[in-house]
This record gives sequence, C-alpha cells and structure tokens, in this order.
Amino acid sequence: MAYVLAGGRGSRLMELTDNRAKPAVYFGGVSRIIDFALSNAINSGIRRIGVATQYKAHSLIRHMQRAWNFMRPERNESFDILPASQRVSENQWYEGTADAVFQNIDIIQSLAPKYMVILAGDHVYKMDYELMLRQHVDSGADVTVGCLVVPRMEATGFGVMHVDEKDGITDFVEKPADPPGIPGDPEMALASMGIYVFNTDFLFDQLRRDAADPESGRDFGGDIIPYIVKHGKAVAHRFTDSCIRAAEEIEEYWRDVGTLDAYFEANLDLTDVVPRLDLYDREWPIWTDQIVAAPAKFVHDEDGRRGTAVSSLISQNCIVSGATVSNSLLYSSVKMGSFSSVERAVILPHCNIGRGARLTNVIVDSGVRIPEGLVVGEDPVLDAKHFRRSEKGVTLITKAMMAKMQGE
Ligand code: ADQ
Ligand code: ADP
Repeated sequence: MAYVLAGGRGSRLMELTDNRAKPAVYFGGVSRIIDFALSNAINSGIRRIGVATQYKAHSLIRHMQRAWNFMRPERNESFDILPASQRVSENQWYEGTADAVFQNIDIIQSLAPKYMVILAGDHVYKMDYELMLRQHVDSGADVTVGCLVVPRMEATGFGVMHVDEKDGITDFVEKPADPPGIPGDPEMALASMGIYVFNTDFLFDQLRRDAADPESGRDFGGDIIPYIVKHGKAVAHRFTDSCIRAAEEIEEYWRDVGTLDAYFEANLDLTDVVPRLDLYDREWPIWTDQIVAAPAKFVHDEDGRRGTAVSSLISQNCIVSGATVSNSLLYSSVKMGSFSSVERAVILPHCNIGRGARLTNVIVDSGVRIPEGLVVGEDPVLDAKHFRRSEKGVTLITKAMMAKMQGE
C-alpha cells in the first residue's frame, strides 16, 4: 500500500497556498503536484493508496475525487482519502507525519498490506517504487529510506544520513544546521527524500511505541527514523529517475518546488526544447484530472493581429486572440485578449488577460482577471506595492491582491 502524506501547507509558496495545500498546487500545465507521487505509485504497480490530508484540503480532495476515482475494490484496488478527522481522540488533528499514519491504523489494517510505502505528496519526480520495495525485501531492513545526493549546504532542510559500504544507515540527523558531508565527497550530503518502505507490522509497532512517548514530535524524520537507525536496521535506497533516457547522461530529476522561485523555474523549465522532466513519455504517464474541454485555439483579432505562442505549453480550453505568448505556461481555460502579451509567465486555470495587458516574470493564480492595460514585470516598486515579489523578482498575482488593488 502507498500512503501519501499530503497535509502540509508549504508556507514558502506564500499566497499560492493561502487556499490550498501544497500538494494541490498546479504544476506542469495540466497536473497538480500530488499527481506525481500518485502516478509513480500506479506506474510502479501499487493498487492500494491512502492519502492523508489536513491543511486546507478542499481543492485537493475535489481534485482527487475527479482524477483518482478509477480504483476498483472488485479488483482488489482501493483509494482512500483520509482527512484528519479526530479519529483517535476528540480534539486531535494529525500532530506530525507519523501521527497521520498512526490515527488510521485500523483502516490500513482492514486492507492488510504486507508493506507500506510512505510518500510525500509535495514533490515533482518520476520514480519506480518497485525498485525500492525490491531492495527493502532483499536487504531484510526494518525500514528503507529513499535518498538523494545534494550539495551539502542545501541539505539543511532535509534529514541527512551517514551510510556504511552496504548503504546501511549508521546515523540520521533531521534538518542539521551544519550537514555532515559524504565521506570521500565532503561537499555533498546524502539527504532523505522523506519517503520510506516499512514492513507494516513493524511500522505499527513503531507508531504505537512512539505514540506512548510524551517527548516525541510524532514525526517520521524527527522521531521514528532516528529511533530505528539507533535500535534497528535502516537502509538507504538511492533514487533513480525512471525517465532517464538510455544512453543520455542526464542527472536525476527531483524538485521540491517549495518556494515561489523554485516553482516558477521548474514550470518554465518545461518550455525548454528538451526539458529534463519529460511529460510526454507514454511509458510513465502522469495521470490527472481530464476536464471536458475544447482544444486550445489561436485566432486573429478583429484588427487582423495574430494570436501566437512560441516555446510555451498551452492547455485545453485556452483562447489566444490577437495576443502573444512566449516562454510561458497557460493552464486550462485561460483567455487572452487583443494586444495582450505574456512572457516568462505561469498562468493558472480560468484566468482572463485583458486587452493590452503586458505581463513578464509572473505567476498568476487561478481565476484572476487581469484588467485591460495592466503592465507587470517592468517596474519592481509598483509590482511590489500591489503584488508579491519573490527574491528573484518573480511577481505573484492572486485574486485577493487584484481585488485589493482595484478597491484602492
Ligand atoms: P519536511 O518536508 O520538512 O521533511 P514535513 O513538513 O513533515 O517534512 O512534510 C512531509 C510530508 O508530509 C509533506 O508531503 C507534507 O505535505 C506532509 N505533512 C506534513 N504534516 C502533515 C500532517 N500533519 N498530516 C498529513 N500530512 C502532513 C521531510 C523529512 C525529511 C526529508 C524531507 C524531504 O522529515 O527528513 O529530508 O521530508 O523533503
Ligand atoms: P483550485 O484553483 O485550487 O482548484 P478553486 O477551484 O477554488 O481552487 O479555484 C480557484 C478559483 O478558480 C475559483 O474560485 C474560481 O474563481 C476559479 N474557477 C475554478 N473553477 C472554475 C470554473 N469552472 N469556471 C470559472 N472559474 C473557475
């Protein structure tokens, strides 16, 4: 069974997660971030899935009900959405990630999985979990932890481990201020991806032990994994990207897209001629909600001005009328009016770009109506006055910001 932790806010995405959890944030033109972990599970042959939700879960739950309702109990498949619903005591939300599993032990038990693959719902990557499961079974580990090699100083936000020559984990520190390097490669560190394979019985024993410990933060990275590293057998599984194209030397693709800048860059990377993340690979499809919609359309406006898009991803139901799109992503149902243009823009669903508007280096949240003639991306001071400007100068525009600006 795959068990996806999807309750976190992702607060560094700022107003993009004001109304939705990070796993529900749109990514890649048609998907949401959680579709990557769920698709990996399906593509890895896992047919029992549970998803624990907590923070602002409405759009996440609605998305999963639409996109992920094809599992069939009569084929021994299941898909369970598990909102924090105070199952264990009257006034308890999921305290930490381990608690988000602990509180649903009875539901998991009814499905009787032998192994649990614990996943995070907020990363973008393609990975065959079957390889990790295979290693887990072969090594006889109590827990297997998915890991990546990252530059040492970028590892401060991760669980960082030391391993022996057989990848047995000998030490694990959660989010160290000064991460230990890899012996022989001191500028790199072995970081936990926050994904784990457990024997289910062993996991339940650990969760019950942890729940009885008043000192515990009920967290996999902070409590459960460090305990097992000390008292049991924890093994590291090194991430291999299941879309690495044979004979091509390209690095593994895994993105946290945790900040506005990382989110913006990872989306725009998809407009490259050969992007690192291949969304067109039929061998490893990213399943998502398919809306009933008309094809994207590019038309002349009444003055004969052409509607064009270059180096861009344009989704269903978009209409580009006498407008120019370059190096951008238009998610579904975006309408662009005459003389408007977007460049290096991530435009989320149901936006309307008014006549003559000019947007550069922007993320526009879903449902925003950009008024006629608005210019963003040319005057940093003005942009920061009305909207959110990121460290690297990307402007985020949401409906609330637009309403405030228009009310002033
Ligand atoms: P973090 O990412 O900081 O570190 P956390 O914020 O706990 O860990 O989130 C892990 C996952 O659980 C996310 O997908 C999040 O959405 C979800 N989540 C958080 N709180 C939840 C709750 N109460 N209920 C349900 N779901 C919840 C972890 C590990 C590190 C590791 C990094 C890799 O602790 O060791 O390096 O992931 O990103
Ligand atoms: P999310 O964007 O995460 O799905 P919502 O569904 O609330 O969250 O979308 C945000 C906004 O997008 C909505 O409040 C609405 O204005 C707009 N929107 C969503 N669906 C539609 C729709 N079918 N038609 C028009 N606007 C829509």
